[in-house]
Amino acid sequence: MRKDSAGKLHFKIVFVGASLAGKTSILKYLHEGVKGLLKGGITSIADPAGRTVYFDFSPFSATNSVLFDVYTVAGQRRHKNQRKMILRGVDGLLFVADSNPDMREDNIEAAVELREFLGSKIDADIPLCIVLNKRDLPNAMPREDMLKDLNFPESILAINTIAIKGVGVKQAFQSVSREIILRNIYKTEPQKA
Ligand SMILES: Nc1nc2c(ncn2[C@@H]2O[C@H](COP(=O)(O)OP(=O)(O)OP(=O)(O)O)[C@@H](O)[C@H]2O)c(=O)[nH]1
Ligand SMILES: [Mg+2]
Repeated sequence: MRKDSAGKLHFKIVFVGASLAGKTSILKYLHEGVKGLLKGGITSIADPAGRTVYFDFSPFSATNSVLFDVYTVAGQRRHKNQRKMILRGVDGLLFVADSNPDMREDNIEAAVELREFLGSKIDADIPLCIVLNKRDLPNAMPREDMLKDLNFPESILAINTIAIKGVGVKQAFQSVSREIILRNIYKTEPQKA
């Protein structure tokens, strides 16, 4: 959380998860497809194939005095240092997992890395929503198997999404933004799913 020169509060929300899981697609849908979130532009630093090389960024307004600075990390293995940097000062996380069974190891690796970076702060200090994306795939992995693989605390909310159609996207974002406001502005205890 930071306060800008105009006195507005900024909370940092970061989408994490393996490369190709759908982080940028979700942010783009939120930016273009969701009404009622006042916002600025979207900044994407991507390679010609559309894979994020540093981050995406887009500001969203909650109220006149509260903003969410929303980032996606670059999921490819070689961008680990960038991910670590983007996660500095994070106030809320959305972990995007790919329902494609071929991506199973990548999902697990991304979850292990997140624990390496943030450890016990996950959920306790930094609210997390698990986003099970690409639920439209005919061979999508069972939800329970994915949650077992990711190995986050059982109490954490997990939402099914189809980023390319916007299904579940607003709900996932709102669960984290609401939790950030409750914890930081109203000072309530973490909510359990
Ligand atoms: N079928 C299907 N495809 C999806 C869905 N969400 C994203 N995709 C596709 O998955 C590919 C990767 O999506 P991105 O949003 O670029 O993935 P990313 O997580 O930002 O990847 P990095 O930037 O490399 O970390 C794109 O071709 C998307 O169109 C979904 O819900 N269903
Ligand atoms: Mg991306």
